[in-house]
Amino acid sequence: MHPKRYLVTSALPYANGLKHVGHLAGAYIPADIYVRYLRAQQRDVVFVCGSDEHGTAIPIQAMKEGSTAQQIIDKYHQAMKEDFADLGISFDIYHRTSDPLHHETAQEFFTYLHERNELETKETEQYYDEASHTFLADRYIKGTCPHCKSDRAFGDQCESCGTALSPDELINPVSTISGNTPVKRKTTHWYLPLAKHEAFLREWILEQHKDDWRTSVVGQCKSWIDGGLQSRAVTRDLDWGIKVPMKDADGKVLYVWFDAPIGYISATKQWAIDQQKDWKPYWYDNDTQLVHFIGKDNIVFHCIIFPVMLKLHGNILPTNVPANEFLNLEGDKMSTSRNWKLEMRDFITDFVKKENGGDQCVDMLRYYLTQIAPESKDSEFTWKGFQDAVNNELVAVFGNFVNRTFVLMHKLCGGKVPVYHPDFEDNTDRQLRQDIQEAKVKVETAIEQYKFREALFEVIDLARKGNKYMQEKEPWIKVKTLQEDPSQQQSIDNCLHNCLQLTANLSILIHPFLPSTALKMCKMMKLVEKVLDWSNAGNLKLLSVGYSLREPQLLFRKIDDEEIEAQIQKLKSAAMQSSEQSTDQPVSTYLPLKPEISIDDFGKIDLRTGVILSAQKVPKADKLLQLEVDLGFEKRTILSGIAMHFSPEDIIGKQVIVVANLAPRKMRGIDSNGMILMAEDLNGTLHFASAGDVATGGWKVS
Ligand code: B3M
Ligand code: ZN
Repeated sequence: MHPKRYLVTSALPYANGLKHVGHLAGAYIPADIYVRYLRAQQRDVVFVCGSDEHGTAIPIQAMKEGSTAQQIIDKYHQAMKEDFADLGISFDIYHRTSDPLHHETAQEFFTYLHERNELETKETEQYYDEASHTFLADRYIKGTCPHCKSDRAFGDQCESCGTALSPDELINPVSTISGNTPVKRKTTHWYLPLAKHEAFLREWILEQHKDDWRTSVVGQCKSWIDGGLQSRAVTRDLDWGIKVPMKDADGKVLYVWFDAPIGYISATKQWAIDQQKDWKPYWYDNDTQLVHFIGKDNIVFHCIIFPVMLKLHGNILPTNVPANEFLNLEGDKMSTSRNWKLEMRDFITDFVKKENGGDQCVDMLRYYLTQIAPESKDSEFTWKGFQDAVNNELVAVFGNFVNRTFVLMHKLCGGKVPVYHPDFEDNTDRQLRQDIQEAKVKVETAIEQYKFREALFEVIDLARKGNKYMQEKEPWIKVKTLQEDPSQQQSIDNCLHNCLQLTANLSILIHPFLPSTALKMCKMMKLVEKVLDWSNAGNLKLLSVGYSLREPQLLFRKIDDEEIEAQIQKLKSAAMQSSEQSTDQPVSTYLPLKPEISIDDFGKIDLRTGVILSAQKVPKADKLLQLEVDLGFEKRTILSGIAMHFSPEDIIGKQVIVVANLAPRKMRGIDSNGMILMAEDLNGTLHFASAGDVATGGWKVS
C-alpha cells in the first residue's frame, strides 16, 4: 500500500544571488523527478519550495550591491523563480518567506513552543556596536584570526584558513558597520534545548531509519548526536527577519534556520488557499509521506533541529531526507567568490534561449545532472562530460533508436503500426518484450529508493537494448529478399511493431526525467499526454495496429566542440577576472608537515622517469585510471587516483616520475606496480610532477 499523500520539499534557496547547477543537481532536479513520477502514478502529491529571504546573508548582499534588503529579496526571488520554471522544475508553489502568511505561521510556531515551556531563555554577553546601536551578528564582526593571523576573519569563520570561529576568539574585533571596536553587552535569547530530545533522535534516526535513509545522512546525524547536542539559539539581535512575538523583544528576530523550514508549512498553506484544499492533513496526518530534498550542508537542520520542532509542535516527521553531496566543476569546487561556477541562468541564456536551444537543452541538462548526480559522493560537472552524455547517450542511443524506428516504419511499413504475428515470434522478440516489462520494475524500484541515476541508467539501457534488437533483426536487409522469401515481411512487421511499442514505453519511462522529450515523443506517436500514466509502462499494446504515425522529429541535437570550448573559456576568464579584482591574499591551506625522516629513509625510495603509453578508466571506480607506463627498462601497469582530474586521452605521452620500488598493490582486481608523483596546488588542482628535460626511460631522479 502506498501512503495516502506526499509532501515533497526542496531546500528554500537564499534570495541573495542566482543559484548554480550544483544547487540544481542537489535539491531540485531529484525532487522534480520524484514528484513527476508520483504524479504519473496518480498519487496525491504537493511539491513546495520558495525563497529563503531572512538571515544576515540578505543585508550583507544589500551592502555589497549598494541596495536595500527588500530590493535584494525582490530581485532574487523573481530571478530564481523564473530560472526554476525555465528548467522545468514543476513546483506546485514557489513561495517566499517574506510573505505575511509565513511571518504569522513562524510566529505562531514560536509562541506554541514557548507557551509549552519547550524553549529556554539564557542571558549572554554579545558584541554591540555603540555607533550604530545594534548587536552585531557574527558576520558583522571582522578581526584577526587567532589561528593563521590573517585579518580576513569574521565572527563565524576565517576566510583565510577556513576555521570556524566564534566572535570571542577574534583578535582586535571591529564592527563592519561602523568600523568601531564593539563592546560587550548583555542580551537574552531563546534556545531550543536539543539535549532533552536525544533519546528520541537516537531511536528515530539511528534505529528506525538506519536502513532506509542514505548512509551519509545517518552518519552525519550520528556524529552530531554522539558529539553531544547543545541548546541552539532560535532568536537573534538583528533588524532583518521575523519579529520575535514577545513583549520586551524589541530588536530581536527569529533565527533564519528557525523560520526557514517552517516556510515549507506556510508554502503548503498558501498552495491550499490557492487550490481551495485543506493543508492540514499534509502536516498532521501520519499517512503523509514528507520528503525533504536538500544538499549535505543542510542535514543537521532537516534531520535534527526541524524534526524536534515538528515533534514538539505536533506535526508529522519526515519519512526521508535524501541529501546530496556536492557537485564540483571542471576539477574544482564551485565558488561564488572565486567566480568558479555555472549559474542556472547562464545555461538558460547560452543554451535554452539560443536559436537552436529550447526544451531539448533543458532536457540535456536534466539528463547530465541526473547521470552525474552526487547521490553518494561528490561528483563533477565537466563540459566534456556534458557533451559526451548528450552526444554518446542521448543522441547516439536514445534519440537514434527512436529515430530509426520511425524512419524504418515509414520506409518499410507505410507509416503505420504493423501487425504483430505471434506465430513468427522468436526468442529475440520475446527477450525484448520481457526487457520492457523488467525495465519498468527496475526504474520504479530505483526511484522509490531515491536512486535517480540508477533509474535513469535503466531507461537508457532499455533504449540500448532496442538498438541491439534492431541490429540483430536487420529489417533493412530482410526487405531486400522479400521477393524470394515473402515470410520475411512477418519478421519485419514484428521487429517494427516491437520497436514502436518500446518507443511508447520509453516515453513513459523517460517522462519524469526529461518531460519535454516525452511530450515530443507522444506528439510523434499521436498519443495524448494521458498515455504517460505510469500504469501504462510495460504495456505492449500502447500503439494500435494500423495507426498512422507522424514523421520523426530529431529529439536532441549534438553539442559541438566549439560550444564546449567557448564555455570552458568563459569559465576561465570569469575566474581570472575575479582573481584580478580581489585584492585579497590567496587562501592558504598549506598542509602541516609530516614528521622528519632521515636521508636513509629517503634513500630507500627509487624514483624513475617514465612516459604514459596508454590510459583508461577503471570500470566502476570513478577516481582510478589504469596507466601503462614505460620506464625504459620495462613497462608497468600503474593505477592512479586521478580520473576526476584528467581524461585518459589527455595524458598519453606525458612524462611522469614514478616511485618504482613501491610494493605492488591490488585494486579492483588489478595489480598496480608503482605510484605516479603528483603535485596538488592550493586550488586542489593536480599537476604531474616533472623531471624537466630528462629523457624518458630509466633515469634516476634524485
Ligand atoms: N536557505 C540554506 C541553503 O540554501 C537555506 C536552506 C533553507 S531550507 C529550509 O543552503
Ligand atoms: Zn585563519
